[in-house]
Amino acid sequence: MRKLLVLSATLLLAACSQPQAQVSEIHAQVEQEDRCHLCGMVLVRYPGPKGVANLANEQQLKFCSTRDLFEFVLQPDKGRQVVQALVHDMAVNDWHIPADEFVLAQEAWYVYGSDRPAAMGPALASFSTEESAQAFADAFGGRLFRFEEITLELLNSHKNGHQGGHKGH
Ligand code: CU1
Ligand code: ZN
Repeated sequence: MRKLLVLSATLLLAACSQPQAQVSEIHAQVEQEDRCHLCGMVLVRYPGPKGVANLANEQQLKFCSTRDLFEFVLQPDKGRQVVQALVHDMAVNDWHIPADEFVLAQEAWYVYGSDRPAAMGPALASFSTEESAQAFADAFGGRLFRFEEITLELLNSHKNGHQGGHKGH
């Protein structure tokens, strides 16, 4: 039993380890002057969770929204340079002025389709736990997603405020 546990922990580590740099700390800060790497907007002027990407070359990119972080990470040539992606944990941050509490993007729970405001389109709200994500969805609407389930198609299908699906005329 003990052996099995050790083995699975090793496998997990192997799966997560990055060949280039090692970024172990989950730490990032949003500064007053930070602009989105993708669209140039000043982060602190907009509500909702932000994203941070630490690159293999030790550059740190910030994004006005989790949406723009995903737009970056999901491009294969860009995503390959990312050694750590962080998103705000909205269970402990103020929605309108999210501060310094982040969670690993791959481990976060997401709610998409709520009525909360964010930059660049409908909010992709991020949380450290399933419970806090579910509580948010119960209060503001939307569905829960894991990191692997978020695609550019999903984000773009909702961009104009439509809640997906074909209405048909
Ligand atoms: Cu923007
Ligand atoms: Zn942006």
